[in-house]
Amino acid sequence: MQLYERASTVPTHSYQRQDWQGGYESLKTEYDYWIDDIEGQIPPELQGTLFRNGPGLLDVNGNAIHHPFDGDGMISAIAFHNGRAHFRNRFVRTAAFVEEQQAGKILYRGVFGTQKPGGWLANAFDLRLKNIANTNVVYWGGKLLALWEAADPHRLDPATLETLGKDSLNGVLADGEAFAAHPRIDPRCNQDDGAPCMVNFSIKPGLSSTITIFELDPAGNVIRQHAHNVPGFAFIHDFAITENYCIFFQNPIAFNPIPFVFGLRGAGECIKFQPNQPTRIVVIPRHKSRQMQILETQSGFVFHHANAFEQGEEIFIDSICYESFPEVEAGSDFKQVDFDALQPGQMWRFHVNLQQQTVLRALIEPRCCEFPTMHPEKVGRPCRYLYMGAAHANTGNAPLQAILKADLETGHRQLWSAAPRGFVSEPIFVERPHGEGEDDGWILALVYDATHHRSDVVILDARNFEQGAIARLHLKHHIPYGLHGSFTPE
Ligand code: 3ON
Ligand code: FE
Repeated sequence: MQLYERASTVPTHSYQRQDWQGGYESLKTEYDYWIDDIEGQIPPELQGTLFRNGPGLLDVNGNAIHHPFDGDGMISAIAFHNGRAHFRNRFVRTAAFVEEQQAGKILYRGVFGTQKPGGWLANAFDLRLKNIANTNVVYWGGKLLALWEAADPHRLDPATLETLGKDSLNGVLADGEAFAAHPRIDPRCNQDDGAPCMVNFSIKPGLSSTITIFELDPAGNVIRQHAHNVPGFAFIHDFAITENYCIFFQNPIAFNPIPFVFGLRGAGECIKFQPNQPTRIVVIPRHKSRQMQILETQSGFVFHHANAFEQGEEIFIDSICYESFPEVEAGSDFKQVDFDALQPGQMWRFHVNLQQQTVLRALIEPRCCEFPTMHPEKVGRPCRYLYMGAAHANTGNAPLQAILKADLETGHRQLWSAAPRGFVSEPIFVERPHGEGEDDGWILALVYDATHHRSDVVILDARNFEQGAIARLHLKHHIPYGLHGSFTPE
């Protein structure tokens, strides 16, 4: 009797947690080889390099870190050349990485709860930030930059991935000054006669917080920079741009630094979600002459935005929202997470009217999803197709095992799934040279394959997911689940 009852309430999963956990093992070796184990064919027109960043080490000499966001940044580069592909990975030699590897132990606290050995007494009053350079990697202005939102970028050699040192953006950033990990590239900037420009920001949190906007020309020079104060503490990971605005979601959180100061928790574990407070939408004009506006919408937590665009005095923003901030328990093991106990991230469309000061929102994708992406030419403009990592099942919360293509015009969806033993990372859209249409190109993604404990570089035809992958490039090893990356055509 009891067995029957249990069977009807236990949900069936498209994955096993133990399989998922395998993707959170450290990768300690740095490789350099031509990929020769390939299913299918690499399209010969696909030329350029896919750069990925993410935590490469989940332990320091056997001592586990507390949260993957605390892991040292490791860059992978997959270079496509005449139908062949070359793989290379290198750790970013941040000062703290080099010190800890030499010492063979954890010497710095992490924002997400990693502590030095020795209990709270050994950690109290150590308020230094370890710049781990683990969140994104972009090639802009002739420089390859590894980004981490709470400090300055590290510059790497794009061919060898050797760390060249920290980069001040030609003297603009002071030592240690923040530069976010989510730059957006405006493909045709209306202040620069249609030339592309890279827009990014920094947050200085406090009782009131400062948001600074940076715009860089194609040579890598900061050509516009302006700072704005917003009331309250701000933890803002990503933003969206339109032709004339930068849009930030200030999540409703309270920050109590006492447990951090006394060595009990990481700074990121001192964030408390405020379900009864609204989310604030901060709209900052990219032209200095116009005024910042702050609007309110329902409470929720946003890490990532897909895109935004303007229509007259209205702005539309597509964002992945959580019902609350997934707080990390100080004593818990992230690998033991109960996916079913958490709320999924879902895609919402926000409709902001700047004249009437109103915000409406609508759920546009109920499936659990993260890491939204799109055609680079559509950034800040209306776009028809979004691509994102997604759960295999259409309801509930689960690890990302599939890639979803959403047609926002017709509502049609296509899903490519790596379940039951595959786990996906952020997809990247690469346009086909001289392509026709917004989905004429490829989706590139790293997929962790638990069957072989290795990762594959998967290439999909963005127009047609349902025919299966065009190519699966089997690496000789796994790559720990990463965060963000970019593609640089040759
Ligand atoms: O103390 C303040 C609060 C705070 C949290 C100030 C601060 C600037 C020191 C700070 C630091 C924030 C940092 C360093 C944030 C870093 C975030 C990061 C490395 C990654 C975020 C990833 C987000 C998502 C949604 C990842 C999803 C991953 C999956 C679905 C699984 O693969
Ligand atoms: Fe991110």
